[in-house]
Order: sequence, then structure tokens, then C-alpha cells
Amino acid sequence: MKVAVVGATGMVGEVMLNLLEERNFPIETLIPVASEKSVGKEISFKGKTYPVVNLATAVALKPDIALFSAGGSTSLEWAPKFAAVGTTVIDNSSAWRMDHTKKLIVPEINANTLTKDDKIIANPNCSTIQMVLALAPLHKKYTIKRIVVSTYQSVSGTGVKAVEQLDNEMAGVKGDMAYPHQIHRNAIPHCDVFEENGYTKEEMKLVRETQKILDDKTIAVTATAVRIPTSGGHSESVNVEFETDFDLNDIKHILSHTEGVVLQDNPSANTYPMAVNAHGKDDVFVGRLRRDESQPNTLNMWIVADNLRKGAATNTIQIAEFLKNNNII
Ligand code: 2RA
Repeated sequence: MKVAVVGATGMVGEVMLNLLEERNFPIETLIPVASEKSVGKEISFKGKTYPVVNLATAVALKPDIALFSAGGSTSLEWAPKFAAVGTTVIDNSSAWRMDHTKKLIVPEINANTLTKDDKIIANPNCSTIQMVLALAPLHKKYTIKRIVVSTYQSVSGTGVKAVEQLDNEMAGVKGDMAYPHQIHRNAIPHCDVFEENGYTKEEMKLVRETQKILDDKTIAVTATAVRIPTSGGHSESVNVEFETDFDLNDIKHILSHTEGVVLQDNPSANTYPMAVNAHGKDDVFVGRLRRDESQPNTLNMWIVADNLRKGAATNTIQIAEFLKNNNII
């Protein structure tokens, strides 16, 4: 299979390349794609080296699949050009997620909706993926009425400049500012840009994408997204109200038998999900399950995942694996 990785030199792009190798995805030819300034750089992959090419060159090579992590504007312009030559695109940007003609996929939830007609497939936002993976089976059993989520997001979600700012601050070194504020020893309630309604784009992604992936616009969602000085993964405090009462042991049973979810819930042994333990792993970790004693039919939970892996690269490649394994590409 001829596979293009668009944004091959970025943080998610590098994780995608590692995963393609780690998961032994069947690649005959790799096409690493990046901006003009990186063209010609050598990318090592499975014991061979491949030169980085620009987008026009990659389209002309007509890859079978193109894994994008290169920002929304690049995806809006170039995903259709790849699709026009028969390439199936899986895009990590927000460009296509809310387009009603495009599917927004978490493989364990809705990969079975994919067909050969889907030439541009949207990968959800990292903080959405980890939340809906845990909530989908609970929604199926108990019907979700409302979700209140607060996120604690790693600086790696903003990109390499934010990670560098955090490293510099911790080393006491002045450097470029990816944020208007200090990151170290801080919690910044500002992920992505603010919208008219006072929410950030990151918070509205949780609202809109959750409703689309769970295919239920009646689910009420409200979110607060906070940037914290970790580099390992995103954590989320989730309060979920169901239409009916639930059995807590049944919730734990469902979660511990959900593909891609690991239950870590034994507070008496200080066992609960933590970003530092999720780093480098592909699962979504759930713990701190307990009834919300302030209102009926409501559950509190704590959800953690590596935002660069299941939150981006792993989910993307799992979609590609599904397409391949089901002869859709
Ligand atoms: C973030 N989810 O964490 C966004 C984009 N990766 O900033």
C-alpha cells in the first residue's frame, strides 16, 4: 500500500510514523509530506529512508491513503485534491469534522458506518475521542441526558512551541512564547481561540463532536478546557446525567469490557488514571467512578489518555486499519 503522511515532521506526524511501524501497517511505499522548508529531509522508516516531498508531488504519486496532521487550511485545500486522484484521506484537523457530508470516526464506536464513498474521513479532537470512547457504551445502556466536562490538557496538544516554552520556563530560560501567559506552575483556561458565546473552540469541539459521534443532538454538553503543564496526556473530569438510574457495578462491568478502555479504579490503593501513566499508551483510562450525590441518575468519572496517540495518531491509524481489513480501500 502507498501511504502518505501529511505533516510528517510535526508532533502527531512523527507519532503516526512510529505507529505505522509499531503496528506493522502494510506499506510498500511511504510518502512523507511536509512544507517546502522540509522538502528533501530524509525520513527513516522500517530500515529505509524516504525524502520528504511537497503536497503537489504527493498528490501526483496517487497514494492509496493519506494521513493528515497539517492544520485546517492545508486540509481544506489539499484533501479534496488527494480524494480526486482516488486517495482516501483521514484528517486530524477540525476542517471536515462538522461537515455533514463527512464522517467523524472513533473506530470502536462508528467505523462500521464507513463505505468506499468516504474519501475524506475526519478524526475527532483528542479530548473528544477519549470522552466518547468511555461514554458511548454507557449511552447505549442508560441514554445520556447531559454531560459536564472539565479538561486538563497537556501542552503537547498545542504543539512543539508550547512544549519548548514549558521546558524553557522550567529551566529558567527565556524563549518564544506559545502562550500569552506562563505555563509552568499554572492552569490556563484557554485552549484554542474564543468564540462569540464565550466558549473556546476547544470547548465547543467537545459539544459538537460528541453529539455527532454519538449521533444524538439531544445530548446536552457543556465544557471548560484548561491547559496544564504536563507533557503526557489529557485528563478530564466528567459528570454525566442519564435518562434513567444506573447500577454502579454495571457501569464498571461495561467499562472494563469496552474495547480500548482500561478501568483503573481503586482509590483505597491510590489507583486511578494519571497522565504520566497514560503517556505512550493507546488505551483510554477511566477511574474515580462514583455517584453524583447532588442529583439522581448522575455519575462522576475521570478519563485520561495520551492525546498524541489515541487522541490523534492511534485513532487515525485504527481507522486506516479498519478500512484495509474490511476491503474498503
Ligand atoms: C489541544 N486538542 O489539545 C487540541 C489540539 N490538539 O490543543
